[in-house]
Amino acid sequence: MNQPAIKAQVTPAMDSPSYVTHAKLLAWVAETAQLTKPERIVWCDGSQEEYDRLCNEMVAAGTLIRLNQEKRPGCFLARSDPDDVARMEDRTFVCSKNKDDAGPNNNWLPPEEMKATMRKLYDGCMRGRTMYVIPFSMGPLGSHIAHIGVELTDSPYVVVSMRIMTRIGRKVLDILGDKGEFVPCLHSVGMPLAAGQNDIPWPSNKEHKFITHFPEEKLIWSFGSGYGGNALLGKKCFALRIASIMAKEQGWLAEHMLILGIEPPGGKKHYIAAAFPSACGKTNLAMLIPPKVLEGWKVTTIGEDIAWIKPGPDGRLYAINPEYGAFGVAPGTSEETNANCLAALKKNTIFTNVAMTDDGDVWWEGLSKEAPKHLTDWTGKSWTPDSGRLAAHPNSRFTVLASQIPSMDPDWENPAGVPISAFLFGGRRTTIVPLVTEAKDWNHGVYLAATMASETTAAIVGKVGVVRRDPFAMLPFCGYHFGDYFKHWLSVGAKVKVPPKIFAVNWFRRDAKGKFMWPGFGDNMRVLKWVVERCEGKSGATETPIGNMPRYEDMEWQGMTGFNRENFDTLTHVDHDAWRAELKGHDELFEQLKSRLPAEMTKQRQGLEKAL
Ligand code: SAT
Ligand code: MN
Repeated sequence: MNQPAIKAQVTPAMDSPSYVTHAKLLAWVAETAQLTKPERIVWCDGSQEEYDRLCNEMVAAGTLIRLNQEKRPGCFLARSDPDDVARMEDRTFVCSKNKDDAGPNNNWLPPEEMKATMRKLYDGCMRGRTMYVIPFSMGPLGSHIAHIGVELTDSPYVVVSMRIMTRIGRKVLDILGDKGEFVPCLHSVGMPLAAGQNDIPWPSNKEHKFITHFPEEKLIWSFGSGYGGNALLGKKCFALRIASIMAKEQGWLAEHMLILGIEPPGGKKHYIAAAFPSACGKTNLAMLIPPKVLEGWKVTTIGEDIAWIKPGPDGRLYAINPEYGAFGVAPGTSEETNANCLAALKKNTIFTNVAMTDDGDVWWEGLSKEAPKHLTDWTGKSWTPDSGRLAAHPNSRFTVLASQIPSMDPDWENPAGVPISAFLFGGRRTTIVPLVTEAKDWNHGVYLAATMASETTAAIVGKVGVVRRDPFAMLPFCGYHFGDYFKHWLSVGAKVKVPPKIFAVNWFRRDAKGKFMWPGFGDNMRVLKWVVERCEGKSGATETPIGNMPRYEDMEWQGMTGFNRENFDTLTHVDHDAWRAELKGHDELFEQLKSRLPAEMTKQRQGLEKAL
């Protein structure tokens, strides 16, 4: 068989630009190239020229479609392989030396076994392709809360996406110097090209997919998928799984949380961090536009998916958004649900798996009440409203620079972070869990967050709508044993002088007819207002067995039509029998985590049972 010409057989280190002086980085790149055998190596400088060149190349290759440049200047559409559309939790592994350290919340294999398997897959996997070296910073360049990673990938789609989602290029290497620490992230789509073999628009590996983390080495290896969190390794792999381990070791928090700012009329600004599982509206909440009656309240965005939080010198917790852009769910995003986001998507956006209109614009379910008469669906097929199938994939996404979002807070790139007044934890629960509950204290809040559950969404491959425990919305993202994670949260609360207040929320409760009982979106501002007022000691509440709740008169109801005191009572009702049954779910979780569950969790659970 004809071997392709492998130019990179020359020592890759020789090909590296002269400004790269980091010996460990050079050695790792050389070693990886020897294994994966790319045709060439490109060190990404992060420039606009580089971005434009890669986009042009991908348009020529059919990976990107240039959208109507009058309607969507600088925008592209990518259609993934129909089998490569979301994170795959069953292919995600945390390979700590000791199985117990990964916990029952992670898939595990011995690191050497996993490495042997993956080394075989990586051997020659970049033949015929370019290996890109992407130095990236999670967090503002040089912030003491930020950390650096380097991703090696054979996907130009990953390069351009990483340039939107993180700060990449030469400026990162300048900070890294010749000895700085970085997290090595290796990614391949897993489809080498033989000599003369034509590429396809969305290469991936149909047979083998692995998203793997090696905690002791702080190392990430991903193979076989080009989609989202499987491939943009700065996001879930680094900023959550590996960072959660670093955070435990170093005394900080890496969380699946949006961060927003709220400024009451004439009052002091507060920052709130809120955890929700994937595709439960974090992006919408982070960019919330208050209803008319609360127009005086200003809401600003720091981040919409991930928060890195460190104790500050004044005894408060300070948070940064480690990302530089948003990789958000498109369906459901509209002028009504998130006008800030729609404004951001007008230019320079990469859409993936949305539908395309006949004039080269984008569309997805929920963008307009009525669907266009004709579309090209996410798989490239002709579509009409009576096709009986979705036009956009339910996990279709937009990738957009945060700086394009009109609601970004002036301090969103402040290297010192912003002080957090409150944490919110919310799942997607059809029943039982009330609109909002305030924890009695930090440890009670940790219990509320630890026992939260949620229905699964299209963000993960598998069954949608299954209720599962998703502690802290971190089930797919905590890089170590949940028992140790709860212990870490308890210890952070004990250490900081001014711990934020903790609240549990549920926007998704439905009535007997299956209708949502709470309008959500802008009206969530009514809950946030109560939260802020509680932080300031200004608003009242009533004690219930599960925590403190607002009374009807504690919240602002003006301008809310079709919602009365009776609706409020149903929405905040604590059904003792249902809660006792819910406790069984808590027990099941704790049983799994038993070997490392802090005694405080069992104590909280007994307290709750007694109160019920
Ligand atoms: O695909 S991602 O993991 O980046 C998105 C998500 O699940 O929240
Ligand atoms: Mn997420």
